[in-house]
Amino acid sequence: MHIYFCGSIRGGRDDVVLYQKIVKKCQQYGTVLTEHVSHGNLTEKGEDATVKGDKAIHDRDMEWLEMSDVIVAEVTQPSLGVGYELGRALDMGKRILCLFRPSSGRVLSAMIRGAENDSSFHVKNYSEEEVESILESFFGSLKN
Ligand code: 6K6
Repeated sequence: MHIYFCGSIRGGRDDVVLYQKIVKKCQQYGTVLTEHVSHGNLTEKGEDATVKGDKAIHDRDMEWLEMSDVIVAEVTQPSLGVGYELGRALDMGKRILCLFRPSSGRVLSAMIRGAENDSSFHVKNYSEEEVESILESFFGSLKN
C-alpha cells in the first residue's frame, strides 16, 4: 500500500515529533511516500526548496499523491500546503484520514471539518496517546 502523509512544513514545524510517530505507525501498513515531511532537519525555511525549486516539489508531490492509496494528514498546525493536498486528494477520490488535536486550543478550518463524509474523507479528533490506536482502526477498516 502507498501512503501519503501530509504535515505542515512552511506552516510551522511545532508538531514534527508527532509526525514521526504517525509516519512510523503508518510504515507498519505500507510505504510512506512522504516520509521526509517528518524529518527533524527539515525546517520551515527549507534549503531543500532552494535546491529543487518549488515547481519540482509541487509536481513530484502531485505524482506521489496520484500514486497513493491512502492519505493521512495531521491538520492541527494550519498549513496551506496540507489544505491544498487534501483538496486535490479528495478530487482524486482518495481515502483520507485527517487527525486533529483539540488540546492545541485551535479550531479546525470548516473547509476540512466540513469536507467529512461517510465514505472517503474522515476527520478524527485525538490526543497524542491515542494516535496509534486510531491509525490501527483506520487501516483495519480499509480491509472491509
Ligand atoms: C522544505 C522546507 C520548506 O520548503 C521545503 C520544500 N520541501 C518540500 N518537500 C516536500 N513536500 C513539501 C515541501 N514543501 C511542502 N510540501 C508538501 O506540502 C508536503 O507534502 C506537506 O504535506 C505540505 C506542507 O505544506 P506547507 O505549506 O506547510 O509547506
